[in-house]
Amino acid sequence: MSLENRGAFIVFEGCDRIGKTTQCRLLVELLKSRDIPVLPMHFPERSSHIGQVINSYLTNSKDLPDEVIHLMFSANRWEHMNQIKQKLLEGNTLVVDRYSYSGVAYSAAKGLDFDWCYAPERGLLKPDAVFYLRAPADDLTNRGEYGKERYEKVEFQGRVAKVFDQICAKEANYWHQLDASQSAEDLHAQVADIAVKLVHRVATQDLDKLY
Ligand code: Z5A
Repeated sequence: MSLENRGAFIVFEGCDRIGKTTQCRLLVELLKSRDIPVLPMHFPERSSHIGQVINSYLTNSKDLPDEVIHLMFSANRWEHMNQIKQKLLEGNTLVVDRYSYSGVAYSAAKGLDFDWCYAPERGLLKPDAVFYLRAPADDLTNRGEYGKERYEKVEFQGRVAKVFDQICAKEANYWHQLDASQSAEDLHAQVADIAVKLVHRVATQDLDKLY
């Protein structure tokens, strides 16, 4: 790949414990093994000041109004946007565990207006591809450490999944819905096939924004 080529912006989305972190790790390992420059990222990015407030909220040590925590999640993405753009333009593919769509899905599932939730995301970089991992919420409760954080309740996750489904239908041209109840290895094979082609396809394309 030439020096002017940019990296691909790849996002994994889905409900809690669906296997996003596992798939991000497997994809990063695969791209590295093919000598494709790649960096992992995860939202919320908990190390910044804003990220620490979000962490206190998620671990139930701090309460905040729904609107306030929603805007903090969005601010957490904005505070990393220049860094994301720079890394992509330097040729690094980014594999990102959750992004704006989680922001909208979790807040809309609490009852906040969908358009209000989406508004602060406008202008952020748009992913080249979103892998949306989907499985019945009941299938996830026996996965490791389910139930530790604030939102890990079956009924709430069902509402989150409905909002993700709605977004997936709207954004079908760059979303890939995949069955997360299959083995991690089978799922990875599907992801890998799409992702490797994508890295080459978008290398000379301009970055786009969410609108
Ligand atoms: N949130 C929000 O409200 N607004 C926002 O803007 C953003 C997030 C960005 C923290 O997210 C919370 O923040 C989240 C949404 C909200 N809700 N909660 N709680 P997070 O990403 O930090 O944490 P999480 O989603 O709860 O968990 P996770 O660690 O990201 O889960 P995961 O990555 O989807 O799953 P995993 O760690 O890869 O796998 C979970 C377990 O299942 C583990 O034991 C694996 O070994 C196992 N596993 C993985 N794949 C499989 C398959 N295929 N079969 C069987 N078992 C598997």
